[in-house]
Amino acid sequence: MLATLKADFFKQNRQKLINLATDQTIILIANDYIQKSLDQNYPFKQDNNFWYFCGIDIANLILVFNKDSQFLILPKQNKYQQIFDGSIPKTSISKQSGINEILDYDLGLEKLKAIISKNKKIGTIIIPKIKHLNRINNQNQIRLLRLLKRIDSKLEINNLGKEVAGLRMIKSISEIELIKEASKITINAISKITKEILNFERSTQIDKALLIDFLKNGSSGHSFDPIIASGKNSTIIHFNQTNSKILKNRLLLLDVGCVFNNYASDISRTIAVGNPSNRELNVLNAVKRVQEQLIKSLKPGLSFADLEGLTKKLIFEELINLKVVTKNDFKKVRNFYPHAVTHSLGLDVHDFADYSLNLTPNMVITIEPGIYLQEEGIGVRFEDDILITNSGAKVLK
Ligand SMILES: [Mn+2]
Repeated sequence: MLATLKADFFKQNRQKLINLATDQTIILIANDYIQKSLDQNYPFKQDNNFWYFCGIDIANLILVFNKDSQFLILPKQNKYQQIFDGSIPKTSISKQSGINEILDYDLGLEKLKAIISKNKKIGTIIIPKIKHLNRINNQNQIRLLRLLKRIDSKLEINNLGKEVAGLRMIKSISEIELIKEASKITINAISKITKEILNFERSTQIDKALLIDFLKNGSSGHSFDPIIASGKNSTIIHFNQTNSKILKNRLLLLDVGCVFNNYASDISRTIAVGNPSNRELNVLNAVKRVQEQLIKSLKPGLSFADLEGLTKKLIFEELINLKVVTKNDFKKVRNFYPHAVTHSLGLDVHDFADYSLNLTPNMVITIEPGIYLQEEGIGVRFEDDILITNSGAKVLK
């Protein structure tokens, strides 16, 4: 029987954060609904930082905890919302989160105001906007900061983002089991597809076949829009055009993952569809060798920067062998390998992380080297989900 995360896990997480911010009252806010059209919302997805500290999948809750008290504030619900959406089940929230006090909005806000009037030190999570990517600001922190400002404009607001990232990077035994199951389901689904790869004509067919297999095995679905890139499409790192053609006698790059009990996997395989050229197979084997060597090099204490440095060195050597670059061309590596070799993995596919920390036992990361030869239309990536252990690393599968 696989572990599901129970109240103890969330209690421990809250206690760990309290220990890192003993003088503060920590306030976190749940995600809101996002409108899809008129009276339709997108399926609700909880904010993972919020979930990590209480395990509740309900919109618009506010979680408050410090060394003296812990409570959840429910959103305001009018009588129509109660009739159409059902009233919010306090007992099950209490049982799942391990928090005894579940307060209606007005009462909860009174309690929060009373705490704030005695101690103006607040801890929350503020995530900076990623400037170079087309991502929006975190709406939750905007809502929370507005609410706090209305209560008291002179609060001392501390960003506990670094502390929370550090906690989330180190996985509990149960979390590791869940990620391992997600990885196993994904790897098995990909191998089934691989065996009958010549039957697929369009990427959508592969997407759906993977999804069906994920659901059959207890997953709730894809952990991100899968990348299914045939031939030259594989040189586009985040290729996401749906229903593209699967070419025969070329390589096919699959970068997919599933969600199992809220935890994500992220696996990449590059597979031969029929008989690709020797050149394509040489690039494929080069990346495989790099991935094997990288996994062997993993051990506690290694920095993420050194891991990236080693990746560039290994890829450079393979690029020389492939006659893509010459010995004096080291700075050209980024032209053929433009992404990062790793990221933390957990509730988020690219998990909330602090990459200034060194590798530590019970971190779960990906190792995903790639080589992309745009002019030749060849792109190869291999990716596995890896547990850092006391002595080295273990591939989760
Ligand atoms: Mn990845």
